[in-house]
Amino acid sequence: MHALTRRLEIAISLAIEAGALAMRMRPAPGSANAILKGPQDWVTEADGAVERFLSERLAHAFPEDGFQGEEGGVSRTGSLRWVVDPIDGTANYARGASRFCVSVACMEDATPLIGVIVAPALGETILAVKDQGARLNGTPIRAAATTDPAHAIVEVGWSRRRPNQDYLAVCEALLTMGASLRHGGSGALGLADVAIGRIDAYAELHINLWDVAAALMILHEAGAAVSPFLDGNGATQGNPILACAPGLAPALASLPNIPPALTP
Ligand code: LIP
Repeated sequence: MHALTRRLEIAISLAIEAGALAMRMRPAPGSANAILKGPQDWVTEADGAVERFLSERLAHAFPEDGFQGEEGGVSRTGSLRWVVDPIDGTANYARGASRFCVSVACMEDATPLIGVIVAPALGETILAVKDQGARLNGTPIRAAATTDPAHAIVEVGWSRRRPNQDYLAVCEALLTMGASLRHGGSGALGLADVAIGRIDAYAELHINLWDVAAALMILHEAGAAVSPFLDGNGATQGNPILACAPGLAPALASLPNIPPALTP
C-alpha cells in the first residue's frame, strides 16, 4: 500500500477517535473551567488529552515520523511529520459550543501532503491528499466561483496577537468593498469553509502552523487561492493568512497587513 494511502487511512480513523474523545470531555455550556494561556487564548484539559492520544497512536503507527502539536510543540522529528491541533476553536469548545475540530496534517518539510479536519459536533470530516482532490464526508468540494467582493461572505479571524486597530482596518476595507463579515472562532473550520464554498474568503492577521496545516492541503486541492503562509518564518512563528475563491483574489490583493492570495 502506498505510504500516503496508509497514512491517510490512519489519520482519518485517529482523528475521528480523537473527535469522539473531545466530545466525551466537552464542557457543558456556560462552563468556566478552561485556562488562559494568554489574552483570550484558552486551553482545556481535553486539548492535552487529545494531543497525547494522537501523539501516542501516531508514534505507534509511524515510529519514524515526526510530531508537532499546539500544546506540546515538536516532540519527535522525521522526514515526514505530523502537525496537529488537538482542538481548534477551543474558545468555543470550552463553552460547550459546536464550532470546533480536530486538525491533523502530514507534511514533508514545508509541503503539506495530507490534511484531515474532523468536526465531531457538526458531523463533518473534511480531507485532502496531495494531487487527489478534497472531500467533505466523501463528496468532492471546490472553492466558490465568486468574483465580486460585494457578493462575498468573508470570515476575519481575530486574536490578541495583533493590534485591534489592524483587525478593524481589515474589516473596514472589506466592508467598504461591500463584503458581509463573519467571525467563527476556529481558523481551521473557517479555512475549510472556503474550500467547501460556504464562504468566499478567510483572512487573519496572525495564525499558527498547527491551526492551518491540514487546511492548506484541503484549500489547495479544492482550487482556492491562498497566501504563501509557509514563506519566511510561517512554519515556526506563524503568519497572516488569506484564503479565498480564486476569482476574488485580485479584489482582495490590497487588504492592510494581509498578503495577497495566490491562485493554485
Ligand atoms: C484559534 C484559531 C483562531 C485564532 C485563535 C486561536 P485554537 O486556535 O483557530 O483562528 O483566531 O486565536 O489561535 O487556540 O482554538 O486552537
